[in-house]
Amino acid sequence: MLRKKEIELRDSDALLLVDVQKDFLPGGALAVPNADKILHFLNAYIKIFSNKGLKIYMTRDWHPEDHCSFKDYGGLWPKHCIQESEGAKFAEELKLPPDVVIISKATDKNKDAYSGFDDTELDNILKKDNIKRLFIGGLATDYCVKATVLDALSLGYKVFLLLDGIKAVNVNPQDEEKALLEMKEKGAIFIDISSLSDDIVDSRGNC
Ligand code: VGL
Ligand code: ZN
Repeated sequence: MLRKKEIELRDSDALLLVDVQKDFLPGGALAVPNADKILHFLNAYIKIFSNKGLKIYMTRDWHPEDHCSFKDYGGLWPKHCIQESEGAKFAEELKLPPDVVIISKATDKNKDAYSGFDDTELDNILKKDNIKRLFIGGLATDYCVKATVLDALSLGYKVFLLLDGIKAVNVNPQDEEKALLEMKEKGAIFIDISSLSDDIVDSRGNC
């Protein structure tokens, strides 16, 4: 774990926030336990990146109403993140600058896609923007964050995982631990807000 502002941000760095959508927050259709606890930290990361003029990308789960990942259609999950629905909106607490780049995924009713790179333009956009290192947080650690991190690593990006900016579903109790181990083994570097900022960021993410 890197601590105490050990990372100097560069122009080729970007923040990538995965699926920070209402349906994955407490009260949502597929609520991730304690997902609300990451929002203040994500705002602290957003502030650091936008103050430096660095790019911010956000993926969103963006399913048609009859998506194959829904239980009614043979999948695992309750209906969630239906295109244009309230639950598919980004968490209201996030303080997003106007120029964030949004990437919609899992839009094909016949195919689920956990990774933000799966059947999207994300890799092309990042290449065009000359991004080399990705700082990745969001929901959920054991599904879309993991899949996105592993794809980013195999595509050759350097990946920093924001440990205070992720939460797991834990369908099985060990899922979070396994996901973290797999991401670490494949080369993800674990950081928290103190790795980027000398300011004390309290448990509410204020700095
Ligand atoms: C996700 C389950 C189903 C995620 C998306 O964003 O991690 N998990 N769809
Ligand atoms: Zn989904």
